[in-house]
Amino acid sequence: MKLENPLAGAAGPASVNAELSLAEWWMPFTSNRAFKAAPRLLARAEGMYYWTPDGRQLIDGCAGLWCVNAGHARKPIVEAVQKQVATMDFGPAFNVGHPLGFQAATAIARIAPKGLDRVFFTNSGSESADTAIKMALAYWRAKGEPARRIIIGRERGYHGVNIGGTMAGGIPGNRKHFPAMMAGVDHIRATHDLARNAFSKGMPVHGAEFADELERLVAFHDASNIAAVIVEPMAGSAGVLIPPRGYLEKLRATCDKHGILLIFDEVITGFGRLGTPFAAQFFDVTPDILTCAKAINNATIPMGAVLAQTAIHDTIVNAAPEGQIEFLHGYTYSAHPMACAALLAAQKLYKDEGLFERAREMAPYFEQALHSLKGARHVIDIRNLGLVGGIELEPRPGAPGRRALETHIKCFNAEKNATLLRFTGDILALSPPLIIERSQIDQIIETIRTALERID
Ligand code: PXG
Repeated sequence: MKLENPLAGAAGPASVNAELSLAEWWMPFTSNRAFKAAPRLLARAEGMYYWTPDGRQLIDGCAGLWCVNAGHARKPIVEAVQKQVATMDFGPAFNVGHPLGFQAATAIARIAPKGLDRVFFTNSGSESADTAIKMALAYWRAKGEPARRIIIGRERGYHGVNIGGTMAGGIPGNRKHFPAMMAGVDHIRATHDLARNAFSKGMPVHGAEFADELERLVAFHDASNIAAVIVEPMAGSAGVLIPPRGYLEKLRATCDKHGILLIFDEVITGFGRLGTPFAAQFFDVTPDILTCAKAINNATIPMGAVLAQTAIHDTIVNAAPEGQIEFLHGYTYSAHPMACAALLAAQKLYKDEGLFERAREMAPYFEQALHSLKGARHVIDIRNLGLVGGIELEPRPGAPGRRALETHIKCFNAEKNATLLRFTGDILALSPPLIIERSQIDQIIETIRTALERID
């Protein structure tokens, strides 16, 4: 396809001006045929906005993919990365280190829930999930209970796309091609309960008892065979599923009772999404291992991390003979210097601008605006927590998922206040940058309302 370049002469490298062939890039989690028949392209981003190659402005309603929490192209982060690439582009982390890696780990440990002060760097949320699972298994082996190998996930859970995360995840479509890898896992049921909890504001009242399922699985498998439970404290990508009141406390208590490790996947909830550094602090439930990624460095350079309780780190490290590698795991790009430089700048920016507190203060306004869509066409539920919103649409008979897709496209192409949204199935998801203003919240809601009126 031929793309004009209306940004020619504009600042930044965002121009798209060549003949662009869409065939070769096999796009991730995308309907490649549908997309390539009607592409939606982004070329530039700043603050709360994206621009398409033909210069149309879109409000970013989902912080990229739940990750650009401070807004786009923020100057301190841009400058830190520019400086780092010219100073030391890459530095290995296997038996050689660099100060940035240590500074980055310290910066994360400083804001982490209590005790989670050992930080292992990865490059994505998927790698963080698999690292956490390997860490849990290594822990039990080091502790002399190697039979503890079963991982318990949750239906509708999402822990990325690597083998461990796919296996522990609970989205059927993501798992169905890989049955041979699925040994050694089991799942508790999802917390979603539309019949009792529709249009709840914040945490729903009903459903703490869904955590009792863990007792059933413990009785079934025996605790001596179970290594860990992994859940998202608030499930994002499967459609914004908010934990019922008391649910996470129950999971924690059952894990404690049976000596099972609790892993929180905070890839979406980490770094202010709920108004606290991590969801663990929002819910006041502390896991043994915590995974994160995305907003760790405002998504500027791919990066993730796994935070472990000191005792887990010490058990693994002290079990190895002196001088030997204790945890045979790591990535070429673990603690990549540019990712670390972006991390330090992003974390400083979050702090200097009080962005986590800002999210907390903006949450009630966001809640009220979101729930004003109750009664809008097709809407059967609205859910929210912090700066996360989910709008569930009644599926069109015989065409599940179409309404949300069409709403997404209508919002993208809207003449006024065009907005980038996420959707999964028939659920629209909102997770704006934490710098969002009230007026921009209003604009997004009106764009969605208009789009819903215009689709069948
Ligand atoms: N865990 C959770 C809880 C996630 O949400 C991952 C792991 C995997 O992270 P990586 O960095 O490997 O993609 C995620 C990713 C969406 C959406 O809009 C959500 C994710 C990714 C892409 C889109 O729902 N979450």
